Amino acid sequence: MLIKRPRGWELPESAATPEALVMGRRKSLGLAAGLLAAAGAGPALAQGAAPAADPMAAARNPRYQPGRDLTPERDVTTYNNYYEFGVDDKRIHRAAQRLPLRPWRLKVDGMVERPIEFDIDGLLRMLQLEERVYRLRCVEAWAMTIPWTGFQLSTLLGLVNPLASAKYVTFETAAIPAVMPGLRQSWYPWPYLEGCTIEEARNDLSFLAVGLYGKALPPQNGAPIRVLFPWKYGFKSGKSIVRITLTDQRPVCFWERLQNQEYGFWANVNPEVPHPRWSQATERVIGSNERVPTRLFNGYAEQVAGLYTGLANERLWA
Ligand SMILES: Nc1nc2c(c(=O)[nH]1)N[C@H]1C(S)=C(S)[C@@H](COP(=O)(O)O)O[C@H]1N2
Ligand SMILES: [Mo]
Repeated sequence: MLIKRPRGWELPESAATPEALVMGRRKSLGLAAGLLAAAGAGPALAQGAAPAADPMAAARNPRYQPGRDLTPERDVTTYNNYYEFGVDDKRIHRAAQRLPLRPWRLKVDGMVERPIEFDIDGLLRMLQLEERVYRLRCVEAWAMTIPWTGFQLSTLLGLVNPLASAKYVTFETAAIPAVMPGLRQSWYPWPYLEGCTIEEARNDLSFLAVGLYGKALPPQNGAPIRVLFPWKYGFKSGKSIVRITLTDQRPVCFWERLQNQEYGFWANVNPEVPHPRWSQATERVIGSNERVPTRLFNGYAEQVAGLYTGLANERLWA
């Protein structure tokens, strides 16, 4: 059963059109058909959806200026962190080539009006993609600057209509023992699960990436779809997502479960709050290897600082 609540599709077309996507009637007809196709309802229904020639050839959004040079593509795709495929940064890209990328289903469920299980290609045909250059800051004090192709997380939320009771969003990533040697390390709390508040998820910066450098995302960077919270340490940005769940319970995430003292739920970048074992004051820029100062919220304070007012008792920086 691919569509959990098929009755949703019997709604009049106007009611079924996701509010997040404001568009004319013709386009909304296409979108409704696209939603059905994306949910796996069959090729006959896909005709209204306009297949883009190359969805990854998306225009760069000029609103997001990283303020530093792009990291060379080669470094982005060969220096990785992806524990399911091992712990050696430089070898992960080879191991990850075994990840089967199709078919790929993305389930969005929990406290939503309309749970949907998307087929990734159907989803991509339906959405307008854009390119954004974001800074990425790993908690281990290295940094990159990457042109990602994708769409805002808020657009996806608009397709499922979260209930008012939903307070958190969790991201569960793929766990495929046959191709992921890391899963044999049973002390890790697989599957890799990360999460955020619904306000964070709705922030314009929260992004679902399906490409980088104008090409489909390589497996080692989280193909076919990964989330990005550029103002948080990189471990919050889960790769190869299979399920997004809206909930009223704050999740205990992968790294928090493993080592609560060092890695928390919020994990916002802050140069003044050291990790228990190292300073976060500077970061190593992958590619040039130069050390530069770390910036508060990784340079995105203007867009996100407002999310954290009234949370003084929370460990916002770990
Ligand atoms: N599923 C999964 N997602 C993950 C990780 C992981 O080990 N498994 N590592 C995280 C960490 S610690 C970082 S820094 C970023 C690295 O992303 P990149 O390899 O694309 O630079 O992915 C994050 N997402
Ligand atoms: Mo990281």
